[in-house]
Order: sequence, then structure tokens, then C-alpha cells
Amino acid sequence: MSEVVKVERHDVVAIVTIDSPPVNALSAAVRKGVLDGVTNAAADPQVQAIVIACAGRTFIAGADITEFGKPPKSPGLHEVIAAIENCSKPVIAAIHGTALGGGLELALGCHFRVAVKDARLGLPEVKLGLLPGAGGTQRLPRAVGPELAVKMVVTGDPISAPEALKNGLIEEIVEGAPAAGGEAFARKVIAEKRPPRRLRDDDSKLAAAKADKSIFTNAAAAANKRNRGLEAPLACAEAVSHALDMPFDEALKAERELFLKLMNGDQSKAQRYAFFAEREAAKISGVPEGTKPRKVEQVAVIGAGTMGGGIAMSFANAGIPVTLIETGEEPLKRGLGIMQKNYEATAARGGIPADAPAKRMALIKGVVGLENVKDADLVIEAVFETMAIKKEVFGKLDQYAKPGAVLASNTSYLNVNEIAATTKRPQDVLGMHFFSPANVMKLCEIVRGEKTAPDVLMTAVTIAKRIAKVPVVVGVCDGFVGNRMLAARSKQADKLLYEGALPQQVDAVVTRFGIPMGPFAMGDLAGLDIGWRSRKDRGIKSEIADAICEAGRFGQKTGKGYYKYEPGSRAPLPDPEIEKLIEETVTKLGLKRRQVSDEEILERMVYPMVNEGARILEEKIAARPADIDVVWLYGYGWPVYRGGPMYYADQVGLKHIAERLAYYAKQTGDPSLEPAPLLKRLADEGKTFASLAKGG
Ligand code: T1G
Repeated sequence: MSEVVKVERHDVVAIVTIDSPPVNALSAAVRKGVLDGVTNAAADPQVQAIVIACAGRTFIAGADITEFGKPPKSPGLHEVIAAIENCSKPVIAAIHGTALGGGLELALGCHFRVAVKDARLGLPEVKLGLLPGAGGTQRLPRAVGPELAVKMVVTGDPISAPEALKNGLIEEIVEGAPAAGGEAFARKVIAEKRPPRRLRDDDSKLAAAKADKSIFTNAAAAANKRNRGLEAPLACAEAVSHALDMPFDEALKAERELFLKLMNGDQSKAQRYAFFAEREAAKISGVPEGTKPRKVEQVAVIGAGTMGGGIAMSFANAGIPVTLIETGEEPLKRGLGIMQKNYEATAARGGIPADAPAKRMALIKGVVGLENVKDADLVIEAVFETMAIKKEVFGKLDQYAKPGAVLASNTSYLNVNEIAATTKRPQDVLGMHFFSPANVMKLCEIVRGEKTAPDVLMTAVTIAKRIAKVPVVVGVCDGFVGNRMLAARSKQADKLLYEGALPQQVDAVVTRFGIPMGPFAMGDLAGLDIGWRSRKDRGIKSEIADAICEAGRFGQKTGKGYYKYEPGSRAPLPDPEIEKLIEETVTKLGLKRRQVSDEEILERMVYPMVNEGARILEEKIAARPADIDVVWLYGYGWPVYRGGPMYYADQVGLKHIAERLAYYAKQTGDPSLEPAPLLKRLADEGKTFASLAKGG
């Protein structure tokens, strides 16, 4: 018996129960408890079979990630799994919730596995920049075959219990409590004198792939197709491949070497940081302990445009009924039509079940007239991005929305306090800033107004998680966190064209860094005329960008922008006309262009963002540097293996960044590049942004 592992004997069956909240991670204490429990039960003459089960909401969710990078404590997981696998008595894993990573590897060391029907089983290590390091790359292909195994290990995506049963990963789906189900299965094993099945000794499912390696290479290639810049997926495929060309123990050794290389590598450190940063971000600072979210069963979305439609789909995807409100039948019909098509396209790709489009559209009720918000617990406004229209809508919402309803604006820039002030219930108002396409992008900036009540914040964060979004609480300022930092980058991108760079050079540097799309290709995708019109409205000049628009080049929608596009293609092609246009514009301004290095471009794409991040922390618009990183990871395609802009800055070194910013401020005469006071202080004190979490 230990704090976290209890052993009970029900006459001939020993039940080893792990109880280590929140997710029964395989900490040193759990490993020792399981090893002792199994060893003692194996030595107990009265015991004929052993069941390993977990208390709480889930089976083992993996190795304890918080122990990574620290001196290893024994027993190691390999030792525990070997003891289970070599046990002379049948050992059964009884799975519920999620059996993930080391948890599934431990179960694969057992001789039999049973699971409740809604359990999920997977090896998600690749999402932490790792690979299964306790035999998963060798035992899983022996359980389910190399094709499914390589897919599961390279993508990290779990499978359901019915899929696991179909593919031989589990022997049975059990009803009721997992431990009781495991015990019943153990009694059958005893009664039928079934010998322990050691996966390490069973190569039956490898034969076909050994004969025709393409089964494996194709599966690996398919799984790897979308892993730009990541090391772990390739290492995962290599490790699983050794099940086909090495004896078990040699392949286990190769797995270990590949695992340790990744574990000590920069990418996995950044990805583990991102794992905890995402969870930290959901903890709202300044909200009293025990603050409860308000009930949300009915949602209303105002505006069936691109954003409103995507937001409504996010709620329907989570099974939450939505009232979608428009000003007239025509825009409503158009919006619903686009959502229907969107669902059908996803179903056609196999992304959702064939009957899902109908089921989800049935949850979306399209109506005309704001009064239809009356039953909603949460109202999300997604109308045109002008303050006048927002104020008009919120003014009316005050009349129609029921008392206690949470009123959220999907504004991406505007002042939420000003919007809230148009109502008599500013405490119920906040921003919920979704990202396009809203049914796909995971980020949701939760904008805290100066009067927003704590339970309203808690409600928004809770409902965002319920619709599978990653919530980050931010304060009110122009562009909040993400767009404000993006503006700092865009400003430098524009300046670099005057100084000597070309759009394709800047974009190539940014995409090589790991961001899916560069600023100029992104501008062409969004449409250059939007920025042009708003500059004209505000009387702001941007000579090169204006000249491009005056030439009718609005981007993809006109086949020309910073790039040209072949008809029907979205591939940006460098256009000599743009180079000529930039040269002429700069010459007219009497400026001289120079060679700009890729290194300078990268520094001016990233460091000004970090600098703006420091200002955002100074102004408490974001509570933690990690929150800023989560915004960029889930909203702006920042490569996860670089952790986020603030984490990346700590790796580069704040002293170097402050020096380079000061140098560029002097070189360009741009005061916004002067290092922010917080950045300067941390640099001078030799500290990091991460040290702020420790009061640095
Ligand atoms: N280790 C340590 N802490 C963990 C943890 C883990 N494996 N998993 C979760 N937590 C903490 C988390 O930080 C949070 O803490 C709390 O548990 C609840 O998590 C040798 C090398 C299981 C699906 O990658 O995917 O095994 O914020 O908010 O939304 O091959 O957690 O409350 O203080 O996410 O219900 C492989 C990681 C490890 C699975 C539950 N395993 N976990 O989701 O809760 S590597 C994983 C998850 C490995 C071996 C290798 C999810 C979940 P706090 P949560 P949730």
C-alpha cells in the first residue's frame, strides 16, 4: 500500500488501484506503488490474476511531465512494465477516461486490456516533441499492426475503445466501473486458463509489413505530411519502423536513444512549455477562489457573416443550441447556406460523421430580429467592426437580453469598455474575440472590461473550453494582445520594403522560421483594400501599400497584390511589376534602398513583437508572458517547437534582443523600437520573462 497506489485482494484476484489526481500521471511514487503492488501480488500464492485500474476521472494519462528534465528517480517505467509483462500470473489493465503515453505503454505491458466504451487510448508524446519512450513503439505495432501503430504514434491522436477493440488493442469493452469490469474479465481468464499474452513475443501482426515495407513507408509518409519543421514525427516513424527490422530488445534500445535525444532537445522543451502554458492561461488572475461560472444552455449569435457563422458552428459542434440572428432573411439565408456547405465539405473529407451536418445544423436556429436573444444565457455579437454599429446593437441588447445573460462582443480591436457603457449592465459585458475561421481556430481572447464581473469572466473561460477553444484573458487596448503585436510586426514589414527588402524575401524568412504564412502573402489573402480604405478614412499615408492598391492590386481577390496569382491558384508568385513599383515609389520619396540581410529581417519581424509583448505585460493587458505565447501559438500560427514569442526571446537572450532593438531604433529613427522598460530591466538584470512568474 502507498499514498497513491492501493492493493485489494478479492479472493483470487488482486486489484491494484492508482489514485493520484488529477490524471494519475506516472510519477515516481505511482511507479513504485505499481511495482510493489504487482510484485507482492505475484508472490501471493492466493492470487491467480492481477487487475490494474485507476480511481478518479481517468486511467493513467502518461508519464509525469513535471518530472522531465529533472534527475530520474527509480523505479524507471521500463522496470515497472518489464515486471508486469514478465509476471507469471495474468495482468489485466482496466481502462477508463484516457489511457495516454506511458499509461497506454503500461497497459501494453499487461497481458490483457479491457476498457469502458467511452475510453480513449493513444500515444500523444509527439505533441510534446517526444516519442513513446517505454516500449510503445514496439508493443503497439504488435497489438494493432504497424500501419495503425505508425499513424497513432506519428499523429499522437487517440482512438476510441470500439476502434481499439476492432484493432486488437483491447480484448473487451466492459460496462460499469472499470475495476469491476477488469475483475470479471480476470475471472474469465482464470476459468479459461488463458496464458499471459506477452506482446513482445507476438510478431504475428508484423508479418505482412515485413514482407511489404510499403505498408509502413506509405503510412509514415501520410502521417508526416503536415509536420513542417518538427523533429519528433520523423523520429516516431523511425522508432516504429524498427519493429520490422530489429529484434524486440534492440529496437527498445533504439527507441530509448531516439527518446532521450528528443527529450534533451530544444523543440520538446518548447512544446512541454506550451503544454503547461495552455493550462496556466485558463487560470484567471484576480478572480476570487470558488467563483462559479453562470449556466450556459442557450446561446445567441448576432450576425451570420463569416465570423458569426463560424462561432455558431463552434457551439453546434459542442452540442449547444444556437439562435443565429440577422437583420433580414437574405443575409440569414446566405449565412446558413455557407455553414451547410462548410459542414458538408468537412463530412465529405471524413472530418466529421456523414450525419453530423444535419445534426449540427438542426442545433442552429436562424431568425430575424434582435428580440430573439430573450432566452439566451450568452449572447455573442459578431456584427460589422465599427463602434457605431456595436453601440447600437448593445444598446438594444440591454432591452431584450434576460437578466444575468452574459453579453460578449467579438470585436477584434474596439474598446470593450465603451461598448459596455452603452448598457445598464456593464458588469455582464466582455469581449470574446474569435479568430477566422472561427469554427477551426482554437484561440479565444477573453477581453476583460473594467467593470466585467468575476463570474462573467469565469463563464466565458468555461464556455470557451467547452467549445474546444483555448481561452486567454486579456485587457482592453487597441488590438488586445495578438493584433497589437501583429501590428508591430506589420509596421516593420512595411518599412523593410522602403529600405530594400522585397515581399517574397520577407515572407521567405518568416515561413522558414516556421510561421505558415508571411505578412505580405497574408495581406493578399485578407485583401489589401480593407487596410487601404481604413487608412484613407484616418488620413494615414503608406506610400508603397497605397500605390499597390491604386494600381488595383487588392491581393488574391484581384489576382494581384504583393504577388501575382495564376487563375484558380492561391500560390503567391513574385511579380517584377511590384519590384518596379516599390523602386519608383521610394525614388519619388528621395529614399535610397540597400541590401537587407535575412538575419536583419528575422530580427525585425520578431523582436518588435517581443518588445510590444513587454509593454503589454507592463500595462497588465496580459497577466503572464505565457499567456502571450498561447495567443500566438493558437491564433497566429507561431511554431509550437519555438514555444511562443516570449519563450523564444528568453532562449535568444533578452540582453541581445534589447541591444538589437536599440540598434534598429537608432538606424531607422523609429522610437517604437526602443526597448520597453520591462525588457530593458530584465536584460540589465540578466533575467528572463519566465522569471516574472517567480516574481522576477
Ligand atoms: N503529467 C503531469 N501533469 C499532467 C499530465 C501529465 N502527463 N497530464 C495532465 N496534467 C495536469 C495538467 O497540467 C493540469 O494541471 C491537470 O493535470 C489537468 O489537465 C514515457 C514520455 C489527460 C487529456 O501527453 O492530454 O508518457 O493545470 O487541464 O482538459 O512514453 O491533460 O490543473 O495544475 O489538461 O481534462 C504523455 C497529457 C506524456 C497527456 C486531460 N501524455 N495530458 O485533459 O485536463 S509523455 C500526454 C492531456 C509520456 C512516455 C512518455 C490532458 C488530459 P493543472 P488538463 P483535461
